Amino acid sequence: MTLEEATKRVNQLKTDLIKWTRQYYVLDQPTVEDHVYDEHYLQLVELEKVFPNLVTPNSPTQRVGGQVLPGFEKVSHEVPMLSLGDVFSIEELSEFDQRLQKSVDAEVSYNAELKIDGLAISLTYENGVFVKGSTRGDGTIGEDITENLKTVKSIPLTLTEPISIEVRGECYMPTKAFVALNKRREEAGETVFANPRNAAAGSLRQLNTAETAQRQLSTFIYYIVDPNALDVKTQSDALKRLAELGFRTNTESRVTSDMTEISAYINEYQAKRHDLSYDIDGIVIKANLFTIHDEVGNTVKVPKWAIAYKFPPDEQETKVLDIEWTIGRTGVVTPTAIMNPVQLAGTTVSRASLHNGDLLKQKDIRINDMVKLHKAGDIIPEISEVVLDKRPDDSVVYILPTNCPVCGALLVHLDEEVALRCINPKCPALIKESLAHFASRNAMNIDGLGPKIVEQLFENKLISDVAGLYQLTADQLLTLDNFKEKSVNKLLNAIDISRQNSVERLLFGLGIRHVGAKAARLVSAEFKDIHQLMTATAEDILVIDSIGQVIADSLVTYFANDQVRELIDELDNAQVNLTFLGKTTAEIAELAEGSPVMDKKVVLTGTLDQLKRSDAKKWLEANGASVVGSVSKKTDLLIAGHDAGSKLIKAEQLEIEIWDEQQFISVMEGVSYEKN
Ligand code: 0OX
Repeated sequence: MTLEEATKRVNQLKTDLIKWTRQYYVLDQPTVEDHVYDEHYLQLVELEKVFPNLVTPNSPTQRVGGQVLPGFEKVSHEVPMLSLGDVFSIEELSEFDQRLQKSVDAEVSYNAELKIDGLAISLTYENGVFVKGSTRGDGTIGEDITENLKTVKSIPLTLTEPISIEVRGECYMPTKAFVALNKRREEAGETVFANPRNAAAGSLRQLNTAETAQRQLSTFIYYIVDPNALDVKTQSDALKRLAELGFRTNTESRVTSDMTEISAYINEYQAKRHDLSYDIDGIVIKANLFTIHDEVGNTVKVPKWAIAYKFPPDEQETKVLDIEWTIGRTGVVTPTAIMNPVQLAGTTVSRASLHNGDLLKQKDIRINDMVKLHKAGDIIPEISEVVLDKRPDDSVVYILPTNCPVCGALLVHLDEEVALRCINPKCPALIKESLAHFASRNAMNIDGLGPKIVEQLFENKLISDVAGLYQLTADQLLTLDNFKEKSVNKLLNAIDISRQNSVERLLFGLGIRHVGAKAARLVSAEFKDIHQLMTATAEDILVIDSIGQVIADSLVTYFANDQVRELIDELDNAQVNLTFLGKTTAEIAELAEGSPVMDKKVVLTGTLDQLKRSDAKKWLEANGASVVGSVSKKTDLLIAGHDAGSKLIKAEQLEIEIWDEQQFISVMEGVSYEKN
C-alpha cells in the first residue's frame, strides 16, 4: 500500500469509527454490530502500525489508554467550578424560587435537570480539539485527568465545529458497569466500591489509563463556561448547542414555568429513578435565562440562580437473621446477610452481600442486629450500618469461618487479598461453579446448560470436569429426573455444537485467573492454537498490546500444571476445537489491501439481474467501498445494470470507471463472496 492509499484508507476508517462511536456512546443509537466496529478498528491499528505518521490525536486508537502517569498535575480553573446549594423539601425549594423572583423582579422560568450522581469535570477544546480535562478539586484548583478522560468514549476528541470552548458536566459510571465491576472485583478477591460515584472517582484517578478505559465511564455535559461567545441565551439552548457540538447531554431535562410544574417533574423522576441506567440523587433547577445568571451572580461556592433538590434517602431498618457463606468459581468465599424482608427502592429485599470478611468485621454486623439497609447505585442492597441502640444485650461478635462451608478445607488469604478463598481444586462447589461458567454465554455458550442442570449432572456423578461434558451419553442423561428424549437430544446437540467454537471461548471458559473474555480473544488471535499458547513464555505473551504481566504470568502458571495439560488432551481427544477461527489483525489488513473497491465511492444504477441490490451494496461496503446515491466528480466507480439512465450518461461524461453486472460479479468472485 502506498502512503497515499494508506492516508485515504486511514481517514475513511477514522471517519467511520468516530461516527459509530458517537452513535453508540453519545446518541445511544448504535448502527453497526460490534464485530463490524472491531474489524474496522483492527484495520486502523494495523495501518497505523505500518504508517505511524498517520496517527492523529483524534484517532479512535488513542482512546485505549496504556500510559502510566507519574501523578496528576494541578490545574487552576480560571472560572471557578461551582457546586450547588441544596434543599431537602418542596417548601425550601419554593423559598428559593420566591427569593430569586424577588431579586430579579420577574417571573422566572427554570430548566429542570436530573442531578447525576457522578463527578464534576471540565473539558477544554482548542479549535475543536480536546486539549484538557480536569476534576473540580476545591473549585479553584483541580487535577489534570486529560489522559484518563480521553478513554471515555462519550467525550468527543474533536467537536463538530472547530471552536475553542470550555464545558462542564458530570462523569459517571452506569449502574450496569458498576455491578459488573464489583462482581469482577469480588471474584478477584479485591475490595468493592460502595457506589457508582466512588467507582467513577476511583476509575478517573487511575495512573494506568488503560485501567480507566476498561471501566465504561460515561458523561453528561450541561454547562458552557462562556455561553455569550456562542450566542446562547438560555440553559435549554445551551444543552441543544452542546449536543450539536458532539457532547452527550441528558435528554430528560425540561423547561418549567412554576413550582407546580417543578413539583410534577420531581415526583415523576422520584418514581422513575430506579428505571434509569445511571444513579441520580435529586434534581437541579436553573433559571433558564442567562441574563438572570449575570444579574444575580454567585456566592463564593454556589450560584444564586440554581439549586439542587435532594431526594430523601431510600433506607430501611431490618433485622439480620443469619449470615450465609457462598463460594464462587474462583474459590472466593463471600458472606451474605439474610434479613427480614423489607420494601426498598421498588423491590422486596431480604439479602445483602457483605462482600468479604474484613467488611463484615469492620461493620461489626452480628446475628439479630438491627441494620440500616439502602441500595448502592440504586440497585445493590447494602447494609450501611448497625443500629447500635437496638443491639440485643446478649449479642456476640460474629466469628468468621476458618474452613470452606462446602468441602471443609482450610480457607486462605492469597497475597494481600481481602477475600477468603477455598483453594481445594476438588471442592465440589468450586467445580460446579467452574462448570457453569464454562457453559455460560460468553464462554462455550452451551444452550440449556445452566447452573441447575450442572448441579444435577455433578451430583449424579455424570461429570466431574469440563472434559466430562463431551463424554455424556443419551442413556446417562435419560436416568436423570426431568430428562426426556427431546431434552436429552437438545442438550447433547448444544454440547456438540460447542465443539466448533473458536478457541477464545474455551480459553475464557477455563476460568484462568485474570483472563477475561477480551484477554482470551487477544491471546487466541495471536497464538492461533492452544498448543502454541501452552509452550509460550510470559515474554512471548507480553508482545500482545494491552496484555500485561499479571495475565501473562497467570497463563504460564496455568498451562505449566500437569492436570491442565491432561485436561487439554482430553478436550482434544473429544474433538473440541482448539484453534482460533476469527480473523487475525493481519488477515483483516490483508483483506483491506486486496480489495479492488477499497475506499472507492461507488454508485449502483440500473436493474441488476443476478444480484439483489441490497446484497451488492452489502458486499461493496464489507470490502471497503462507500456506496453513494449520485454521480459526481468524486465518484470512483459506477456499477450499471441494464436500462441505466442519466447516471450512466453523467459517468461517461465525467470519464468515471464503469462496470456492468457481469464484470462486477467476476470481481466479487475473485475476492470471495458469501451471499446470504
Ligand atoms: C448534576 C449537575 C450538577 C454547575 C455549575 C453551576 C450549576 N450533578 O447533574 N451541576 C449542575 O449545574 C451546576 N447541573 C447538573 N445537572
